[in-house]
Amino acid sequence: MEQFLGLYPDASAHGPAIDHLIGLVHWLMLILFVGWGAFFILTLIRFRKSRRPQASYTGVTSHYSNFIEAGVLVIEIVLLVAFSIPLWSKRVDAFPSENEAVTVRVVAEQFAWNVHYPGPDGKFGRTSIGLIDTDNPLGLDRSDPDAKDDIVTNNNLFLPVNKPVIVRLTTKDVIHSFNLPAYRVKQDAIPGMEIPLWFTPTKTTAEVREELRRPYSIAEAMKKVRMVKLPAMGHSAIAKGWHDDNLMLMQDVSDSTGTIASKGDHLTSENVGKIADAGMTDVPTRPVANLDKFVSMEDHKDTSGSPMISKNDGLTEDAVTKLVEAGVHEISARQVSNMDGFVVMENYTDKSGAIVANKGDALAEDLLSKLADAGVMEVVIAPATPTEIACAQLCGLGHFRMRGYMTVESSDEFKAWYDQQEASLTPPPDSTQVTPSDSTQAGAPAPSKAGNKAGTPKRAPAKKPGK
Ligand SMILES: [Cu+2]
Repeated sequence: MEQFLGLYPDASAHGPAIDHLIGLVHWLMLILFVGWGAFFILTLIRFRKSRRPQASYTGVTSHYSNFIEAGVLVIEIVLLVAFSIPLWSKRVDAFPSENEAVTVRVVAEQFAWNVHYPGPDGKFGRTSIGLIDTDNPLGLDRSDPDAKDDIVTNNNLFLPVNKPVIVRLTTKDVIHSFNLPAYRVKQDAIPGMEIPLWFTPTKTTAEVREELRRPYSIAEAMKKVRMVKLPAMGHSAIAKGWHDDNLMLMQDVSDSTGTIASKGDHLTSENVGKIADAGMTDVPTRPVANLDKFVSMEDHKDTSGSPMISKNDGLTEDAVTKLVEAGVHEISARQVSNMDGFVVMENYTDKSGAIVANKGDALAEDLLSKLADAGVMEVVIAPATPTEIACAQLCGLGHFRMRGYMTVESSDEFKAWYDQQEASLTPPPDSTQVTPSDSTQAGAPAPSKAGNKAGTPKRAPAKKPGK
């Protein structure tokens, strides 16, 4: 049943138990669906109008339906008592000890995940609402001794494999939901509450990616190549009150005060009004192309030899304007593949043996064309970020931007990452001598640059003091 449901690869220790329960619930639902459906059709046939025009006022007298309903109830109780509750109690009660686990704080906000590691001392530093700013999204008080070695990352949760993880989850603003699909974790984040959860990753991100390998047909993508008609240059008579938002100005318009409308501006009623006020009655225009779903399959150079559009460039309005002005009427283009969230999973060479793509390369539009040119017609691909942090709560208009990345690595890789983050925090050894620039170090203002966006240290690693 689990295979049939097409569940996402499972990469945590408790995942199989959850998948098993999902499978059982689906079996029960399948049986109920078939049972109720059959009963419904049976009643339609048996009590059809032509067979029994008179309504029965006694109804059913046998107790079969009672037995069936009791049976369903018993199955549901078994599912709850024998499977769900034990599983749930293990998730919320049987926490590993902090010594054997990696503990992180995750603080959600609109629209990001902030991750807080305690550093080698194992203690989370003090945080304060008053210290929150763009460089310090957690409001971490670096003057607190416990906070000095704390690591903060944005939208990046790094974890070692095969070690229990305790996440202390909270949120700064609205309710979010911390969801790790590959690790079968989902927990609401509630403002004002710190909710702990735990799980043990049993597969690294790279291993999950390997499981998601699938073929992708370059030939199929290249079939979408076709000649695309470009809009034609024209003229529009300007009259107040008239407008056409689908037309685009093809030259700058200025009056004595300067430019009032620029090339590329649409002929909105506001712009038309301004142009009319400037005394213009006729302007060169073209229809808006709306070709941003296409990439060019050919190079075009202007008369001076500089490129107007190159192969694999998008057909932006700017590029279209240049082509239209140069008198190009149509161009060979293909629809964008939207495959840049995927990476190739093998090395690919052309016929001469030269490497076209390396394992791990993003399947961007230009790589797609390069592979096609090299005669590679099918590639093995996988998602670039198979272990994401999703927000399973519609938490605002920017909800779709709330994408975090989880990277599960071997314990050596994780330790190397942790040490590197730590090194970027520690001031150079000699800097403990009091120099003017260090005098603030023990004082109140926290070094605001300590927050690491996207897991990369903002501050350069400790340098030896030169002069
Ligand atoms: Cu959210």
